[in-house]
Amino acid sequence: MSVPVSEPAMRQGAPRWPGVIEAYRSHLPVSAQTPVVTLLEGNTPLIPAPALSRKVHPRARVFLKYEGMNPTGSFKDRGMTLAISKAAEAKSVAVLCASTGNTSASASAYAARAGMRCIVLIPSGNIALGKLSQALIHQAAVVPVNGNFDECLNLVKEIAQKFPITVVNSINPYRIEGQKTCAFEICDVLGDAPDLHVTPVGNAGNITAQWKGYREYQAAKRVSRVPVMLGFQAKGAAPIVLGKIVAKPKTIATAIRIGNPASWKGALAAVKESDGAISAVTDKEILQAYMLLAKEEGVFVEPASAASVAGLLKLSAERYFDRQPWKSRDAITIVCILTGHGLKDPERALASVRVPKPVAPTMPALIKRLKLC
Ligand code: AN7
Repeated sequence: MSVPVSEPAMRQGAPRWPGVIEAYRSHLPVSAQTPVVTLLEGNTPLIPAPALSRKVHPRARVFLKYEGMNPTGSFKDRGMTLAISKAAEAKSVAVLCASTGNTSASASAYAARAGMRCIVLIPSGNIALGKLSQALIHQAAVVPVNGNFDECLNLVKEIAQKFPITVVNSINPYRIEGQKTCAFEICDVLGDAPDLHVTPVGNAGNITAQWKGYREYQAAKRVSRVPVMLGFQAKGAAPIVLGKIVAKPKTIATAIRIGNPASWKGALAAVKESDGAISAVTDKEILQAYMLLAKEEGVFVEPASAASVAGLLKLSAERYFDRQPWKSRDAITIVCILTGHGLKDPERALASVRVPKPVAPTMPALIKRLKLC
């Protein structure tokens, strides 16, 4: 005889998060015919950051949008649920992407769920361990290419012209549509748009999507204003800041090691229309912000994600908040997007700390090590 499984949380009627497509269906290009492929992504925490707020400005209220809490550990899942659902609706049997890691992790998970083949091109040697293991465990066809991300993306575009495979990079408009839900969630929690939205920039799809989200919420009268958009690239991979393609991008933040962003124009429009800017932060500044988040806020992110916080700290050091319009504000609400989880790149974490040597299994050895007397 089978025993019925009790589900106390559901019995008590606790509302369940349905994933971003169901949560924001009226804002997304889906219909009753769209098969929803979801891992219940979205609804990520908007964490107040008191230590960071104090460092930034006495009137700053900084929040961390912890996108590393998505099912595959990055914001990419918001766009991937839609891209894969629309690919399924179009009866596509295979999807394809170039990736610095997170797109491939997300695509391979959602493709596995949809029963589709997934092909990923990655820059050999320049993708974090966690991301590589994700793509492989989900059984994607992983092709390491002796080249950088930009070269991988060019190959992807070419393959897609010759073979009936759906590209799920952010040149696929459904990716942008899905990713705009991050802005919706921020507004829903805060009750209005923040003053400032700070985000890392690589291929520039995310800043483009977030700006679209804020604009649509404003048009729908869900918010009274839109934020100033600030994007940060790594200094050695900052084509938008330099105004020209970087042939050989370099940064320890491998996720944003991109020299020719696909959504370059979208990023420029976002910062122009919102009075914001795209700037660069050094690897040193990125790693300092990475450590600060871990040590003082208890939030573990991958290096690329710390670019937003590094940028915010840099602005504050440049006395950005002593200028107008911030000078005359009682409080400044700032949201930093933390795009990916720290566990994506365990090698970087271990390289950033002193890894302890083992001790003998005795009390004296332990007491000595911990300097308890
Ligand atoms: C953690 O996975 O481009 O500016 O191929 O993984 O929208 O590209 C990842 C990008 C920021 C930059 N933070 O976002 C890929 C890829 C993390 C990322 C970005 C990425 P976009």
